[in-house]
Amino acid sequence: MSEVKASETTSSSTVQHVDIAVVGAGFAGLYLLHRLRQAGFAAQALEAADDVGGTWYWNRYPGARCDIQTTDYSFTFDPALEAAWQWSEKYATQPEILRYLGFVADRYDLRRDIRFGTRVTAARWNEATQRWLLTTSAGPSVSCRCYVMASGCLSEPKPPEIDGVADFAGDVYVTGRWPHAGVDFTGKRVAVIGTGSSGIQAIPLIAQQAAHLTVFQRTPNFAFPAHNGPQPAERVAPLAQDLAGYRTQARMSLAGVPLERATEFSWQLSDAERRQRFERALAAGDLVAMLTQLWADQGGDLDGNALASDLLREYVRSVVKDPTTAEALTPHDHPFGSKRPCLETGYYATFNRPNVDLVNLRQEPIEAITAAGIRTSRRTVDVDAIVFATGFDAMTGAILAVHPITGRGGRSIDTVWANGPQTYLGLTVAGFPNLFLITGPGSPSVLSNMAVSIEQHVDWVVDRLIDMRAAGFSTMEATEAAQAGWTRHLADCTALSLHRLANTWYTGANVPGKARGVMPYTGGVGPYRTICDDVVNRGMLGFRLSGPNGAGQCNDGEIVRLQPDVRMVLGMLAELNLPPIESMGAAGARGFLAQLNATRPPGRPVGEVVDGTLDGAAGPLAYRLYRPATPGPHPIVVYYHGGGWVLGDAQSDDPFCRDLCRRSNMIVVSVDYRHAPEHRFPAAPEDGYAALRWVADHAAALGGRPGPLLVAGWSAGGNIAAVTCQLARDRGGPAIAGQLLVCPVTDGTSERPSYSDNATGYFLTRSLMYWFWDLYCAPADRSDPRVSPLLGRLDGLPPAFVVTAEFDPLRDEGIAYAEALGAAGVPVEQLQAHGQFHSSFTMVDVIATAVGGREKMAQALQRFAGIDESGALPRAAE
Ligand code: N01
Repeated sequence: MSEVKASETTSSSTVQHVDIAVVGAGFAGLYLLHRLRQAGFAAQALEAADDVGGTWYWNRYPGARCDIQTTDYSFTFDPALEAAWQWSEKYATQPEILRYLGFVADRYDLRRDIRFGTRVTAARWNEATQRWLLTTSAGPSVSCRCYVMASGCLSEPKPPEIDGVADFAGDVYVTGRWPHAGVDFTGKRVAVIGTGSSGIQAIPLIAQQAAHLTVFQRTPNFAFPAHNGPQPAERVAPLAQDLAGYRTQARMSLAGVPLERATEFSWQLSDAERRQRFERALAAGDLVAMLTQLWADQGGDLDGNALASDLLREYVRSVVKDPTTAEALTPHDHPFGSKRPCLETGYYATFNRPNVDLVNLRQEPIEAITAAGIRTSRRTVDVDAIVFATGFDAMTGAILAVHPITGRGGRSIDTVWANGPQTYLGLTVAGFPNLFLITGPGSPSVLSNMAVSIEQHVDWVVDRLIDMRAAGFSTMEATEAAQAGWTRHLADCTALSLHRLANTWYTGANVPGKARGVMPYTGGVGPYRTICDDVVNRGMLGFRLSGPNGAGQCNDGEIVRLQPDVRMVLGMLAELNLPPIESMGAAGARGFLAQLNATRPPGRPVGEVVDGTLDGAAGPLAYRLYRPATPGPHPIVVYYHGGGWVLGDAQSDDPFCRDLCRRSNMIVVSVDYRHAPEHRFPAAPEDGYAALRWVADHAAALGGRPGPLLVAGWSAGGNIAAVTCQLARDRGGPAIAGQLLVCPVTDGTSERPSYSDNATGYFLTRSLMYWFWDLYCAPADRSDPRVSPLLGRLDGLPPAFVVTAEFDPLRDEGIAYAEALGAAGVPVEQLQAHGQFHSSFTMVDVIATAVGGREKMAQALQRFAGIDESGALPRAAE
């Protein structure tokens, strides 16, 4: 796949033949051309503008700057280039960035492969020639094997969507299409519509020039000072000391900027400590710092986020003097970070100027633009000029709106994407062979430092083209299964972030009629990079490769089936390369577990935690009671910890018990039981039952609500909980209102497929389970229902909520138990958690994707206890 560039004249038109056509000559297009040329491909870029620059060519409005520090917002592929260019400011201006891109184009002599002033008007895949044909607005059409869209995420301005623009007698400007000669607003009455990043950058400078400025704001945005100036020493010094290390760290980071994330949770910090961190981030004037360095739960948890949002609101009030204006400028409708926050330079202070007014469109929407100005539902504002800072049809706009793209079978991409973009890795689309998207929907793109993401995308695509050429393949196409898997992975990642909770251009909500859904990949730059590399290392998983003479290869499948945080945790565990737990002996394993638990986040506060002693079957046992902060009496849950009957105690399951207590608003009594091998079967279930009796007898003294208890347990504790319910039924009580079984052991006599499906790699291994079994009881005992509750009589048991995890050897016996309970007439609900592993639910504040499952568990406990959705107890029980 290497041809020289050639043009030929056909009967109807001239066609230029190249290996690769690239759309766009911004950051992405330029680096693509450089890499493609280095690799020996004949490449042609097509660019609508008259010069290089992409977004920095078009966005020339006053105040336009980058919002990622320029040390990071630069090409990194060539250290000589890095040495040859010095940025003058922390956040470079648009003219400086444009000069930089021009410098890069000159340095690598890229302009000779760019056709400027040329739009692609249609792109069609030709099945017979296995090539794309691009028709263009000027010059010859282009026939290419591969078509790479480097057209940017924010390059298609959104139409004004307001009636009457054509009637306006004054001047109309759009920030994303600003006149090259600049605009002089001196003496003019100006309106700016829109307060996103563009508006917030432009407004202070327009206000300084205009006679009067009226800002029309629909939604206030979070903003804080950029503190622009010279590049900060703390950023430049590490870069100078270790350029390669700095860049590597950026590539493996979450946002493409090498900053450490906060690891402490908000509830671990005092008010003063939180304020101190906030002040530090405010002084840093750095988006990524403010988004990641306050506390660990600021980005994914509404409570943690609210603490940050409140401090930012306080900042607005501290600057804006008029309280009504300050309130109108203060965001309340979205969590901080869910919409792109802005860096401001004098933005809020601008509203203290006598020549600036704010119109709150939430209170008085715009009705129309007239010849004289803007009419809202309450007034008419006459102006000489209107500036639309109303944003872009983001991420898909430049792909869908610009020209029809027709793939295999004549299917057009806008039909395929009618319900939202579908991609594999954000790089490719099933049904569109050899079409590549740089920073497309489904990639980290706009949620990252674009420079880092662009380089990673370009490298990945060009390396694949080189690989294909070497292997004799000429086409590459994502499979439907891989794409569907990626879509699911995106949804899993999105569930972890708060981006889904805001109406933004990230979700398509800013364009009327556009399909809704978070478009960028929220899982982070580093994880994304390792996934792209995994695709290659696993034989181009999810791609169909084909070549001349019927050559082909397809290794179909989904690249990520685990939940994103589970993938991360298992990856970290794998890197530790720990010896198998079963090789440590019982005492060693207990010590190891205690060490592991010491590194995890502590559980969240509850009303009260009390340690005590209860009567077990053969002597005293420890218990730990968790009491909600709300007034009692509360229903009581008797909880049995996990650990294969060999390991574990109240401490090991402490965060999970706290979480259950908080979410269910119930007392949780985590009871110990004797462990194997010192005490083999039946010590554990007999202790479990004795503990239940003891708690029932002491319920009132413990502050519990009179009435039946609930039982819960995880893993081996789930086994004891299930057995305890059977024993309570057969031994005359105590009464149990419901059982929560989380990844329970239910049958020691037979192995189901999940044992081999998940034999290794998911922490609880088959071999570890064998070890537990051998320590716990003899094979002959395993058909006893006190060991294998699945083999017991199941009728007459309390209602159950059974949770199983997809990547757990115990998955199938949990499901079998739930089904058997149902068959025996026991009311049963199941949660079969996809992408989770055995420990997901108990790793509170580590596996955030398990929050939804834990919420469902708490709701099930409340239903068992007869508590309605409002949290009220039934009247009789009160
Ligand atoms: O666009 P936006 P932007 N009537 O969509 C309002 C990047 N960027 O060009 O929020 C009235 O954010 C709209 O209101 P609402 C950066 O990633 C970076 O400012 O939809 N108002 C909003 O206030 C950024 O996020 C830099 O209710 C209307 C505004 O217009 C992205 O580009 C600089 C309206 C649009 O804000 C987009 O920023 C600039 C209507 N019909 C941009 N329609 C840097 O610093 C929309 N609005 C690097």
